[in-house]
Amino acid sequence: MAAPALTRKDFASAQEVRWCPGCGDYSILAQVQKVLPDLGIPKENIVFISGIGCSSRFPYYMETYGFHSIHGRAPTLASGLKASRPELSIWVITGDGDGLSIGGNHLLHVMRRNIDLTIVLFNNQIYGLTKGQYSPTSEFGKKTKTSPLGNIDFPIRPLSVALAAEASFVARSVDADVKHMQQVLERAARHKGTSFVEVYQNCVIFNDGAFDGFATKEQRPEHTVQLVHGKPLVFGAKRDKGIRLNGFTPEVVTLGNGITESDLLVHNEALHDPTLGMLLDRMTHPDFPVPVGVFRAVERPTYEDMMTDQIQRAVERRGAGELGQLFREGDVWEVKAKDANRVP
Ligand SMILES: Cc1ncc(C[n+]2csc(CCOP(=O)(O)OP(=O)(O)O)c2C)c(N)n1
Ligand code: SF4
Repeated sequence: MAAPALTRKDFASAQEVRWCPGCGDYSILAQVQKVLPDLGIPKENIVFISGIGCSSRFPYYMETYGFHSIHGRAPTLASGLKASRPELSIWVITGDGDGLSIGGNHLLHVMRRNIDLTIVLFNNQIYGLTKGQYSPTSEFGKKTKTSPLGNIDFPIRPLSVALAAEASFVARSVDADVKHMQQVLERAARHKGTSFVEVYQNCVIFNDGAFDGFATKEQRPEHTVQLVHGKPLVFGAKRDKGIRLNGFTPEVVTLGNGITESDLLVHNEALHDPTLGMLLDRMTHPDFPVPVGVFRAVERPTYEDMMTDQIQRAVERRGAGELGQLFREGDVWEVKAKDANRVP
């Protein structure tokens, strides 16, 4: 008998959700819970792994397996788990501080290896859990508890980092646009290889309104541009603006007076060369609309497939091997008690 289809409720745990009322984390949680039933994966094959931060409380709220691990190390645990249990669907939940500060190094290596994980980075441009210190994505000049005279660090662009590390699926969404987030998350989860999704997430307590200039329902049409594979970059409430390339430099143009859609940059998420994605990521609000959607979706061999294949070929050639034997062979010697005390 076929198992009954799962619903969103099946993925909600009995834990009391401990985020501040109005936090953008609720929306991300709800969209993930909504998307999971459509993927048709049994609950016992799904794992959420997080680091430390408000966002990293996520696994408690999912009725799946999960680890709330240590600061910045979710990609590390997830890598090990995926290598040993490739059949699992593994999600990494991280924040801009957790993923890009203490965990930056770990994030880089998981992406370059193309381990089949879905990484969701909640970007609120602040440290929420530790009460409002600036993070690697906080804007230049931002006054926070740890930058009272203004932040003099230049912010990291998370998607450019992901593209440079060759993550095979790279996308962005915003907490307030639930339909868009669902589509992006579903595509990310179905992608084989490392999927990296940045979600702009409002921290109502320590960085409220950070994305209001473009992320609210009212601002979105004029201040975001949806990336659609094969389509020109058109935006605006009247769909009368677009992005044109002037050499390697993008520029905003108004359609009409001789400028048509055929003059605009056409999005191509399937390019292996990450240059176009980076160019899009450099379009910064308010000079440009913020690009949302899938920047890159390409196929690359995954680490776990290559590892399994390599092990299989080695076993075929040399036999299954035995760990005890491995320890005893090669340049080995025995330290005897009397040798250990010997004065040279
Ligand atoms: C080794 C270590 N260093 C520092 C901390 C303190 N710490 C906890 S969460 C955090 C940053 C959280 O920020 P972010 O990842 O942006 O998550 P948010 O709370 O905003 O969701 C820091 C620095 C820690 N828990 N462990
Ligand atoms: S401090 Fe900010 S990020 Fe943390 S739960 Fe509250 S609103 Fe959300």
